[in-house]
Amino acid sequence: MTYKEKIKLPSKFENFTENKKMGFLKMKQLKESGKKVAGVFCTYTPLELVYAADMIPVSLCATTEDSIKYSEADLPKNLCPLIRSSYGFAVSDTCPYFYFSDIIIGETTCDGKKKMYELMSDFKNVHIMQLPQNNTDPISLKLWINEIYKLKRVLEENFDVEITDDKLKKAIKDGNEERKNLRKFFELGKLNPSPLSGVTMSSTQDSFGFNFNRKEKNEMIVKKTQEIYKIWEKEFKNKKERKPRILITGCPVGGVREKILTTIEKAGADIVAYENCSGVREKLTLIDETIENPIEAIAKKYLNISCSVMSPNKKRFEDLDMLIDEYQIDAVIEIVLQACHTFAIESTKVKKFVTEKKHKPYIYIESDYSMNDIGQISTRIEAFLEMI
Ligand code: BJ8
Repeated sequence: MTYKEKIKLPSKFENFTENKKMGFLKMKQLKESGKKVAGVFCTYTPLELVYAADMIPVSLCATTEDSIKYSEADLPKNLCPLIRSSYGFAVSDTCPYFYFSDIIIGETTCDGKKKMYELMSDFKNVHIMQLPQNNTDPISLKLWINEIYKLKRVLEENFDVEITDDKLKKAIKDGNEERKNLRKFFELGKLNPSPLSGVTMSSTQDSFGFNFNRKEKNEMIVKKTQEIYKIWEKEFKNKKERKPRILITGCPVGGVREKILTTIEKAGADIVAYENCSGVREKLTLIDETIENPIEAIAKKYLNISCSVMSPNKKRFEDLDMLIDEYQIDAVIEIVLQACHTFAIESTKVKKFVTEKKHKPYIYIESDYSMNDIGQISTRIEAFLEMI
């Protein structure tokens, strides 16, 4: 079985750029019908508040090198490409999703992002949530609950809506449903041999995000998961050939998909799991629907996300432990975007955990959105895979 023989999804799903374009048109229609849009950049954004305000959330995290040139007048060169690219689109007004956003919701995650929001607030309506950086201290939860109440007030005042407990509870239910469905989609990677290319898995998940009809999106995720499972049972289940099964951890990988992820699979390995924000990180824990106060339930869930901006970040290691076992991982590849200090520093612990506790091979790759280092990266990946 080769890389090319993996299940191909309809081009509508595979061509991310095409899907993005289709999304622009859908969003334009929604705006014309009076809908309000909240632009978001991070997994910590409590989307339930946005839905309960009858608004549409859209991810503005940029993944291309083209827009970086527009950021250069305001941002330093040695900054993470995700921030530079996202800010470049925003400041040059070349992203329709940013243009359509009535408000930007940001959080004080890494230094680069939080300072970028400050600059952005000079030309856009930006609300910044103060995210505590320790998620085990009880005082952090109190602070975060307060931040979520603040966001509720901001949305109510800006858009003349009332965010009731009932609306929040409905948004929690819908959000949990979506998380469960996406988790099942990612769990296709547990099948051995894996039926789906990791590159396709990652781009498909991004594409789901450009369908703004939640019901339709959920149906699409379920249908696609079932279709792929059936194909696996029929065509893949009894195949003997096995490739090294790779887990990707670290920063979001949308901007290095072609350069790094495709290279890994072309070199003969299967990416079967993503621990990062491009994968299951946020989907692993649901919002507790039994907690009476929906704001408290939302706060607890989001504060528990295992991003490296948290110190300490115990949950990331618990998740890695579980994912390495459940997805029968042979090796871990950590991808860190250039100048992302929190993930770069935490990688020391990740390497130790993977090699000493889980006894699996590990490689660290630092890169940006350019293609300049593709030769060097291919050589390192090929050498790494030969060792397995
Ligand atoms: S929850 S991973 S989406 S912050 S890569 S901008 S951390 S310097 S993207 Fe992230 Fe939220 Fe965390 Fe997820 Fe900064 Fe690092 Fe750049 Fe990053």
